[in-house]
Amino acid sequence: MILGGYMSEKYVDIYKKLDMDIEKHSELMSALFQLFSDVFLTQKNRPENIKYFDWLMSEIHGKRIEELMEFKDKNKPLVGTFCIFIPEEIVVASGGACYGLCGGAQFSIPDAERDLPRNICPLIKSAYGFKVQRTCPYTQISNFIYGETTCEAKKKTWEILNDLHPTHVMHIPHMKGKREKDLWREEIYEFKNHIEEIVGKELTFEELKKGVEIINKKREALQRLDYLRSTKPDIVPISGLDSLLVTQISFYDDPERFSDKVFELCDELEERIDKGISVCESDTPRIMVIGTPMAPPNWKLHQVVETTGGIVINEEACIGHRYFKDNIDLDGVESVEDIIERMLERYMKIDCACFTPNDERIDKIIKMYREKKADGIIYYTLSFCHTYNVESKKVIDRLKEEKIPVLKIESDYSAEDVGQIKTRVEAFLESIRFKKSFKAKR
Ligand code: BJ8
Repeated sequence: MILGGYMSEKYVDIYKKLDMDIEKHSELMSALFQLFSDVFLTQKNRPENIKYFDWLMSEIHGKRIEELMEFKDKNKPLVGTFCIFIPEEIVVASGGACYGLCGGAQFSIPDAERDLPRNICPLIKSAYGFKVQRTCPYTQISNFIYGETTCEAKKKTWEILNDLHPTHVMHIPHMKGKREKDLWREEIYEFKNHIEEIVGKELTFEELKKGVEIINKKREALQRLDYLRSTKPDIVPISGLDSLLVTQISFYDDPERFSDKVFELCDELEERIDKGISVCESDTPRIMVIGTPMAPPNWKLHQVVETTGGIVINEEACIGHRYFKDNIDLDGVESVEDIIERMLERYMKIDCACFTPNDERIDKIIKMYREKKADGIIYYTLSFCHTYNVESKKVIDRLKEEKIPVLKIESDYSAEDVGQIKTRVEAFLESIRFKKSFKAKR
């Protein structure tokens, strides 16, 4: 069991400087490490290079926070976000760090529910609860939090959160026409201005280009991992849980170090494929998970699927393919304005359910399903996420038309529904297995 050194003196000193509730934080971390150990370290036949990501997870509130303190001491921007619409390239260009604050834990929700309604999405309540509890060093260390207007619950929460921590809001339009594009461009410039205020200077063309190159490389690394885990119909060289872990860590780690480590992992996965090393039997049902993001430590669905005889080969989610699918094209850029325009084009390709219409998402899901030779899809939505929940009707109707097996799961962060989800997933995998064996006999 890896425990990390989160209670070592030097880290406790940092937590004190960040005005954290040390006792409560320690309670959170022991629960987190126990869960991590139960879910991840019990898996068999893991790639050797996954150890770096285990280590990073063990140091998520240790070494990584120590590194961010060094940024803080040098007056580099530290920005916490809740959405992949916030252009991290600009923060990286300024020499700062950008990381995700979405909450994936039940631990902080009761504290959040003192201020927020119970019937809103757990991702928001969990993150807000961490601020109330003062148990998340990433929140505490941020110069500011950057929220957005993607859903009703989020945009109203930012008003309340702003009373506890400086919070800006990026206006993300919900359609993709010319008017919306103009507004979105202004929002990106405003974000750049906020970052420049911290560093006290305008970002140069070279700095911005470098920031984009660093994040492009991170996305390329994740694209390669996504390809390798699903390219062979009979060999899966890494579990869905471990792939999810890598993607989750991409929201916290130093982006350059992270990319190098993912490339090393991918080299090993290529070797495993060549040698025929798979984490599951060749006839294991291959499942694509689509829908709302899974912030750590939300590993519930993957764990259920992979301990019930299936394997997750892809996540069509913001902690997954939607995050890394598109790079910023730097070809021929000559000015800061050119880079911002390309950035805008790239960010406008994100097919979040907050857009209407959003048919491109459905076409993409079907294309991915065929390319990855998946056997079925689980449409995963967090409870009370209206956008993904309502959009599931159109998506599932199309999947049925295409004769693609699909199961919808709506869940929160509590452990109460695990048994029920397991029963439904078991039945789903069984029906896939039956169809597969029937096809094989024909
Ligand atoms: S681009 S999916 S990260 S908004 S918070 S919408 S789950 S009710 S997270 Fe998201 Fe950006 Fe879209 Fe991706 Fe629903 Fe919860 Fe709202 Fe959520």
